[in-house]
Amino acid sequence: MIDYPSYFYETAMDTTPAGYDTMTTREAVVKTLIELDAQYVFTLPGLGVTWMLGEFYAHKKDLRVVLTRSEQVASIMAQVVGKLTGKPGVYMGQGPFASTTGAFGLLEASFAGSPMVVVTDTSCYDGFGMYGVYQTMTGDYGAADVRNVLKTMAKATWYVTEPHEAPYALQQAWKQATLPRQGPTAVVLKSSIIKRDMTLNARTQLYPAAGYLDVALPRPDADAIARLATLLAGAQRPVLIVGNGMQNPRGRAQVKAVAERFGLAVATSYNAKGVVDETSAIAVGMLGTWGMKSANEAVHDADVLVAVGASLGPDYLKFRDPDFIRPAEQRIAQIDIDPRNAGWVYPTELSICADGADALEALMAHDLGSDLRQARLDWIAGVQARHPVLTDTPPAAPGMLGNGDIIRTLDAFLTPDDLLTLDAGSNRIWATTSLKIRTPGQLIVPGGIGGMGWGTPAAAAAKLVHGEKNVISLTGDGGLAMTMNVLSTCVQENLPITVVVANNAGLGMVRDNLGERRIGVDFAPTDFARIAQGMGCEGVRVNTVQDLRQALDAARHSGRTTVIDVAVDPASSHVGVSDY
Ligand SMILES: Cc1ncc(C[n+]2csc(CCOP(=O)(O)OP(=O)(O)O)c2C)c(N)n1
Ligand SMILES: [Mg+2]
Repeated sequence: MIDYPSYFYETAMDTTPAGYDTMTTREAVVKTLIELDAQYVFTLPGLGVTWMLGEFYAHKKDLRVVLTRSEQVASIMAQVVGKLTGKPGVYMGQGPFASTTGAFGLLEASFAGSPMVVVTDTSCYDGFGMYGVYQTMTGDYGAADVRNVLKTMAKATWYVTEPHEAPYALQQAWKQATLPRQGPTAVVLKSSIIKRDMTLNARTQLYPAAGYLDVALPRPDADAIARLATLLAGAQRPVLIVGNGMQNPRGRAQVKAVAERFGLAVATSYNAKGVVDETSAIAVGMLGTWGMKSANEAVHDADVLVAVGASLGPDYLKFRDPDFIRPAEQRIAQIDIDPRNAGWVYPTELSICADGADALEALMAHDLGSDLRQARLDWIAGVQARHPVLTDTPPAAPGMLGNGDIIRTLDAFLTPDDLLTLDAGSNRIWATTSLKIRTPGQLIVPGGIGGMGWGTPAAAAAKLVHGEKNVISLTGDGGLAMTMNVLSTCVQENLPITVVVANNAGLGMVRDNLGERRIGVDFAPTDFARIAQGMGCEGVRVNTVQDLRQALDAARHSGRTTVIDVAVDPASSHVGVSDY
């Protein structure tokens, strides 16, 4: 028996069916979101969404509507709320824009597996849905098709053409966004029903969300865990390849516990960078071309590789370079909640379908080679010692900093009270290759599409979720220009963050790869400090490492959104720092 305190139950079970015609679609949408315990709705409204706003007003104590300046920023913020909390972030926008401008956050959520629910409409005008009136997204002749656009990115979509379908669609969308592998789902409301009342129909009774959401996931198979334990117990140089599935509090704790107890090396994917303290005795860092040489060496030299919550995707495993991971010589096992990921890219001798944290907890009941622990730790220490980071970063031109200077300054500045988001470009490659994260969970990255402009809205969302933290966005000038309107949202919503913009007046990463044939990569100079001031933020331009450090300190204590515009030498390249 479920405790049914819901308004739906009362409505559905009422002997007098009067309740049915007193609830409109928009009321049901808002009440269902509250029932689902959605805390924020990120939006830039239009048409059908505008018709729902009054209802959100009536419930503004229970559900915070965050107005952004673009659908792109709204969708990124919803995705990051999902990523950080494990519960769907809600993104609401008008059909044609929700599915285009706002596709950015949806795609990121899809590739990075972040739970997110999109609420949108067909943007059709009463009775004219089939005539392709401008903005219309019904999919009828002459119109575009919002549902089909969303289907290319969302795990599942629902098309709501009757009022009572709205709450059920939302409940299902919420559930499917949350089930592994998590991702975005979408509810498309036919605009014309948004203001309409529910009608009584005995076959469409409404039940509360609780009855749909409580799903027990499969536990790890005990025999398979025992086999994995045997495999690990005999390993001289075992490496855990840890992925996105472990980038949550319980996952991080389990990885640390098992690796420390048995001396297992922890190498991570990009999404899992910083899942354990990267300076600790078990950590070899992030894998791949844009990762750390120590991680790549450890995986190369390992005799046993166990992927945990990691797809073993080519992007962080050197695109299946035959001299890197060698299935004929190394023993490979994989644990993934999604059976489709097991043995996807690399063949494995053992694949376990389970949540990684559950599997590691079960493994802890076995002896994974205690007698070999010290020898394993000595091997890891040797790997670490061979690959120090931030040792000889190239000097920058006078009055400017190199990307390495920014990373060194952040390395000295970051404390457990800070969160750091990354964006795209050469500034990011410097961070992933050279910044060792000491506080697990501190680093928040765009691990899906890795699009420019993600990092600063991500920082704003991180501040919303973790108001107690000092949140820093490290971004390029190209990236910041794409979504800097979020600075205004930070002021409006009281989300003070620090933005460090590595301003090298161009698309550094692309420019670095062009050499002499330089075209399409240089921007006119932009003063982000003054732009920030114009949006009601603090803005400061820095030309030295000392000034950067000072500005970071000042921002931490100012309680205001601060943009630190760092003059970066355009010659400061990522080439050479990554592990090509
Ligand atoms: C939205 C988007 N468009 C294009 C790209 C391809 N891309 C990756 S990095 C990069 C350059 C980024 O420039 P900037 O943000 O200034 O960072 P920098 O490399 O200069 O540090 C480009 C164009 C991308 N990742 N995202
Ligand atoms: Mg740049």
